[in-house]
Amino acid sequence: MQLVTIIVPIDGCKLFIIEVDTTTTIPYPVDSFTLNVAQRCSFLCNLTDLDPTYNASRVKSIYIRIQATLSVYPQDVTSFIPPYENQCYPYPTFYNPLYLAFLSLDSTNSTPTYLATLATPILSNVTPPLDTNILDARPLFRNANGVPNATHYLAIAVGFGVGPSGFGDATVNGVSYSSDANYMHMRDDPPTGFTSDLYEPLLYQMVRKTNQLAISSPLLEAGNDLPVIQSDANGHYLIPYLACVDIYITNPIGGEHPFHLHGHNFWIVSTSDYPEAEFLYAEDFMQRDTVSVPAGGWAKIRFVADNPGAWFMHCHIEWHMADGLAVALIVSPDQLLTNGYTIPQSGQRQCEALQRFNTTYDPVIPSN
Ligand SMILES: [Cu+2]
Repeated sequence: MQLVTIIVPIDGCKLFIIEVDTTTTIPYPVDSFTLNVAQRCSFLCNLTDLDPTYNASRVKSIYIRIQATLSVYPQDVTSFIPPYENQCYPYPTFYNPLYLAFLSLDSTNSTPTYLATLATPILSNVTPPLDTNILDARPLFRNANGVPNATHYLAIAVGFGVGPSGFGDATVNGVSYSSDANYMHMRDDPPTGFTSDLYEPLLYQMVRKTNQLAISSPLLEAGNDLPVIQSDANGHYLIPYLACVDIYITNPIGGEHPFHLHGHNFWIVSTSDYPEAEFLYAEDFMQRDTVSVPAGGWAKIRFVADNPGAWFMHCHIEWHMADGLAVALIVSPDQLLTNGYTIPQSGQRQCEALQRFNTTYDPVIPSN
């Protein structure tokens, strides 16, 4: 399970990245790579090119290191020893920020003979930014027509803090996304507009009240050349069919957030760690499905809204999402109908069953 950003090197090995988030890349060498929650990566390593130090000492296996970023831990974990066990390298203990595996160089499958604490090549020869999102990754297969120009714009401002109740409180453009099943039946169904409080997925609401969603079409706004995607102030953003949308995610407070979009892959245009990527790699941006938005920085992504439906876009750190760090992109209700989508009976029955269950076994008892 991956909880935080991790950095992965293998002692003495160059790693040739060949894939990120299912996009095949031109192989490129790194000493280590960074992954945020939900991101994936494949690599090759050629053991005949192992660093001579390891060959000279005739080691039979080497460490694969999975180093969590320390800044996300609430305490000094490097000297933290859980009360019920002793810290014991190289085997991982609870809350250990460095996890180790080993790669056997022969058939003996023996553990490394050198101490894990001695060889720590992590970060020694890697130049920031470490973000493999865009640093050197180039797509192996290029889009024949390049990357289309944006036709629309959407700004996503992340807010993060502690709410009045003492729990985490996350917002996007000032809205904390919510769909609280406990309280659904205590609210009336508004005649127009989306609600997250109904026993009905957003997708079904798109079909049932196609022309009553109470979200404006994109508008030209001061300071923007492109029409700006609008929302209903409840975290639902209406996107026209085949719009090519630049989403600019700003993250002024707190740590990194790995933003994941459902239903579409996006191009990573640039981030605050690497703003020149927009110009260096125009026509040739990498496609991923999760972008790591730097702490105190921003990321700019682009996607073509060619998949009608209601698509979640959210931070993939689960408790951040639970705190409301999410939006729903409502891609073309009209095209959804044109494509012939209808609400399946089985889905309808499932919603009704959930409603019956919750109203029968109501976990919410109003206080007097
Ligand atoms: Cu987050």
